[in-house]
Amino acid sequence: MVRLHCFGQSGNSFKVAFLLRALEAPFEAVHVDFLAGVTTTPDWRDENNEMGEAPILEDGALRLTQSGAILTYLAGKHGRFAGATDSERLEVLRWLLYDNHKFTSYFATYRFNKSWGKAAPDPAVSAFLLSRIESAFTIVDKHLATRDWIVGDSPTIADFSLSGYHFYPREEHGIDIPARWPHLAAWVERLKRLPRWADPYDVMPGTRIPPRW
Ligand SMILES: N[C@@H](CCC(=O)N[C@@H](CS)C(=O)NCC(=O)O)C(=O)O
Repeated sequence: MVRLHCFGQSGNSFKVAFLLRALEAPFEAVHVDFLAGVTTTPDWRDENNEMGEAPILEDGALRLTQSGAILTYLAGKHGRFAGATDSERLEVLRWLLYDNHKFTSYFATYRFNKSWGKAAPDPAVSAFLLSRIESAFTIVDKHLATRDWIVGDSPTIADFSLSGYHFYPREEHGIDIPARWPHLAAWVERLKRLPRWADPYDVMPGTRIPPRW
């Protein structure tokens, strides 16, 4: 059975957990005590991931990090959700890169600062992150105005990747996404109807902590 190093608050980890569940591939969840700071320690980095990040996938001798690489590996291994043609697979890669650079990154940082930052978020930092979220969400919302899925006619790992942070409670980020980006919100609801979708806090370990700020 594969092992997924993850924690409840981690949307990057949920991208992988969500895919594994859709693939009906059982996995053992290994808790990463991120909020206690374990990923910042040299020992953890030496033993687990030099990049200091979750998720990590273990599959036999293979140890893989970066959700985009893990999703690509699992889609290839199981022959599902990779994209139907070479051209679709290239599109999937485009969206994985966009997600990691622009769509997930600013939103995840904004949510983390708001919910679990050690100090109240700096208003200037929050304003900057919100402007980047606004830009990325508007691009994806427009893309989804005329299609059900990010690439092609059925879900791919691009959908699993981009949606990873969109299944958490609104109170953790405080943004009214359905009001501002209705196509994005409708796509999230479509994804929740995929077989074996489950709430991130029900499938990944760790203590649920109410938003701090
Ligand atoms: N691009 C990476 C991002 C992973 C990431 O940022 N994970 C967070 C937890 S959700 C983390 O470990 N952050 C530590 C840090 O930024 O130093 C991926 O998709 O796997």
